Amino acid sequence: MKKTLNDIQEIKIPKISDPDGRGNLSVIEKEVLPYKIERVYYLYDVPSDATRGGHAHINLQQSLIALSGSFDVVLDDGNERKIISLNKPDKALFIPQGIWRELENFSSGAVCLALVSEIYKEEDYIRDYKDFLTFKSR
Ligand code: T46
Repeated sequence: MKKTLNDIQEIKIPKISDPDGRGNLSVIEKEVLPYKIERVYYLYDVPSDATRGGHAHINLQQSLIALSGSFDVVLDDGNERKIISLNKPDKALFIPQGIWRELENFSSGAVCLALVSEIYKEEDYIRDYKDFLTFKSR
């Protein structure tokens, strides 16, 4: 079944606020995310005029978290587009396979954490938008 924008989820990560004013602690365990994490990477020092992403994945699922600062995620399922802004360390954006994504408008100091379902494989990437549309129409 081809994934659409309806399969994207904004997931609240459990937050433990310290009763003695020592700040917050968020934890991801068990079934917080709908897949097993196989890889973690993070984006940082991204210039405000730079775009990351600009591709889709064939099998890979991942969740993005703005650990610090903010950025926008443009999501496209081949039919429609939407933009979700991330700016909270206790919110994860789950992106299933088969969704085109572009990350832009990084604030100063923004850190994007990615929790990923697969090890890195270049063959899993669709980096050309026309190829993506062909993939979605099959
Ligand atoms: C995604 C967005 C949000 C590796 O060697 N290992 C890795 O785990 C990754 C993620 C990348 N790389 C290499 C591949 C390229 O030579 O690092 C270089 C930059 O990768 P890329 O151009 O794919 O980076 P982004 O920020 O455009 O895309 C990344 C992820 O690749 C992608 O899955 O959804 O962040």
